[in-house]
Amino acid sequence: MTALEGDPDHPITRGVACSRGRRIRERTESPDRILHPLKKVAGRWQRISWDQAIDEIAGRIQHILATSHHHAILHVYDWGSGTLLKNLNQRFFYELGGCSETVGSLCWDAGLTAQTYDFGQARSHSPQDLANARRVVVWGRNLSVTNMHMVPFLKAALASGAQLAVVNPLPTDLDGRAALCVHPRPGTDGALALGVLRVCRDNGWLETSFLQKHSVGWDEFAATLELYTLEWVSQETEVPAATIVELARWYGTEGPVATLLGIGLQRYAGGGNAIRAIDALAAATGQVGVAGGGVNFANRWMTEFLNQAALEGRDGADVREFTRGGQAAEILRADPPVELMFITRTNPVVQVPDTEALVRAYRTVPTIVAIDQFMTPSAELADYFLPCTTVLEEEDISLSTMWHPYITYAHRVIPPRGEARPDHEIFGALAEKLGFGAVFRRPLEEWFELSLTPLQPWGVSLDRLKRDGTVRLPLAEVPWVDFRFRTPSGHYEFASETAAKAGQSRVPTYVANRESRARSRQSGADYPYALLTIHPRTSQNSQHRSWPHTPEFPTVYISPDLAAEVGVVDGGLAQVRTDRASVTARVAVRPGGHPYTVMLESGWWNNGRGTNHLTPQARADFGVQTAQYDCACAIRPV
Ligand SMILES: Nc1nc2c(c(=O)[nH]1)N[C@H]1C(S)=C(S)[C@@H](COP(=O)(O)OP(=O)(O)OC[C@H]3O[C@@H](n4cnc5c(=O)[nH]c(N)nc54)[C@H](O)[C@@H]3O)O[C@H]1N2
Ligand SMILES: Nc1nc2c(c(=O)[nH]1)N[C@H]1C(S)=C(S)[C@@H](COP(=O)(O)OP(=O)(O)OC[C@H]3O[C@@H](n4cnc5c(=O)[nH]c(N)nc54)[C@H](O)[C@@H]3O)O[C@H]1N2
Ligand SMILES: [Mo]
Repeated sequence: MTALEGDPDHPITRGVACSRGRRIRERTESPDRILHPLKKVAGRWQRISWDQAIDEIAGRIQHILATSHHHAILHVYDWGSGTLLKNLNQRFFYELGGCSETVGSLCWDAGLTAQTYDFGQARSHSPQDLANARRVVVWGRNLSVTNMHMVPFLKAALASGAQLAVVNPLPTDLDGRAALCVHPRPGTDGALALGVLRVCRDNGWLETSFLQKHSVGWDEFAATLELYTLEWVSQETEVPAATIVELARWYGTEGPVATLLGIGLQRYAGGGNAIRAIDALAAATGQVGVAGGGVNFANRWMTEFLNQAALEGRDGADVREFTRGGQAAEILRADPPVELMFITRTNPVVQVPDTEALVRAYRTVPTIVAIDQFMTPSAELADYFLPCTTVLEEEDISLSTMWHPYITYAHRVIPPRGEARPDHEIFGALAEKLGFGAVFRRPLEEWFELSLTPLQPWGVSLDRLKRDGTVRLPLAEVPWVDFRFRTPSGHYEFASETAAKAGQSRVPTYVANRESRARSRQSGADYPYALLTIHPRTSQNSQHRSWPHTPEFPTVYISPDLAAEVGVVDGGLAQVRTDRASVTARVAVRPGGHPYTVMLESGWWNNGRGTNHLTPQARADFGVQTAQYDCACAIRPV
């Protein structure tokens, strides 16, 4: 390959490749990539042929189907590659009659569920619409790190006079540009938003026409705001009362206000309710359904324009569900027990909370097959390693429902290295042995066309997508302009019957952290600080820590106040300890932010240790979502 650059004609990236994009090449060409099938024999990896690998694994499947049940086969997967054809991975297991598989999310399900209660669906404004905002609130989103292609849209809005507020316990790159910085104690955003909304209500800063015409449940919800006095909210969030009032002024007095919500703030015991509280704040102050406004968390609207279910083919399959966060315990108590496990597009040993418990469970599985490009810590536990291609070596269509509304045709730019194969070819070869090879022999064009069928009325064909490279899905720039919401009532729901039926509070409420508590610092508890294990700056989750090379120590970021309190210095070593494990890390002292919040990036692995050794296996309130940021820690010098 000669060069990898951003596409100057792409409406979002506009010629700039992010560091993760640029490193796809590095990953593809890496000398550490595994390029041949491997089998573990007497504890050591040996190279084997594809024929042998496929024969033996298909043989295991046949044996299990004959002597046990398809539920004894577990597919552990996630969206480490989010292209369309990857849905065929699931299809293979459904074609067996069924399987066990992981569901739920380590990522964003509490927030998606929250917005489903409120709006009926999580929808985002087009990035271009940010130009219409007078005020932008970046609330728990690490924009310059995890969403750098949004930054030019923000800068343009600021250049034409918009103002920026940042709500984040940690200092962020954007703080210097912000007119207002709010540093709440982690996990208290629900209380903050409800307190801010109460101030808005008490000052008459509400959009009454929206409340009357387009919403239900306001009075029921508003009555609960009595609980959230300025004094109590300030104490709970550790945000000064004047700052809370200032944030209320932002939402209540001059719009439109665009809220860019991150995903981090819903990985708490009360994470789903926190998103509902912020939705309610924006809705009640008139920021919903207007250009330059919105509560932008995700863009699930896109899923309606792509028929991914046709590729997955789940209809009729008998699936036993394990949760991504709780799989360790679920594997240990499974009946029938798991006899064969496949790991595809995920690195659970590094990314799933409570690593120790997960590894213990995986060690009880008789046969594990890992499909990956690298020998990750998860693949290390396997019995077979099957090497797959990277996105540069396969044809596919890429999409993400996280924010912008574009899909891209990803041409194959180089032939596969070594003996690597696309996932669908690996499953195709297994299917041939098992007697349903025809399913996977379909030309790729047919799968693409099938999934693009919902776009036919808009004249978007496979040919056009291939020719243009990128196509904008036919979503409006501004969601909910007609105020026809997707909820059962058709209105915005401050009180939700759907939430109540799921056993939740009907109205947004504040649910305190399970583990990381404010009072623990005063009470001299064992774990007095909050530990945030956020997404890494230079890697996509664990993907660009090219195994097996990692720095000697991870970096732990703390405030000057905390450094003084525990007696550690910048550049020194510290031990970060939680109820589950401890990790030695290099200290970086940074001013700004909530002083008693400790930050250690996720995604790294070092001498058999990673961030998620420290984090708890816990559920957020809504959906099936992990609460790994709700984590208390202690820190001391080494
Ligand atoms: N460089 C890079 N980019 C990525 C990824 C990556 O790994 N690396 N991963 C991708 C994926 S899978 C995802 S899901 C997205 C995630 O994108 P983000 O949502 O931006 O990522 P997070 O790192 O989870 O957290 C975002 C911010 O939330 C803040 N935060 C944590 N707890 C709280 C809280 O209680 N309240 C408030 N107000 N803020 C809080 C953190 O300090 C952090 O700055 O990024 C995507 N982009
Ligand atoms: N403590 C803590 N834990 C977290 C998070 C956090 O912020 N803090 N973030 C959470 C979030 S938001 C997410 S989304 C998850 C991510 O969790 P994972 O999806 O497990 O994370 P990745 O590191 O992206 O792992 C993807 C794996 O898929 C492989 N892969 C890439 N392309 C392909 C392909 O085409 N085929 C196959 N078979 N394999 C492929 C990669 O080499 C890599 O090993 O982690 C969650 N865990
Ligand atoms: Mo994610």
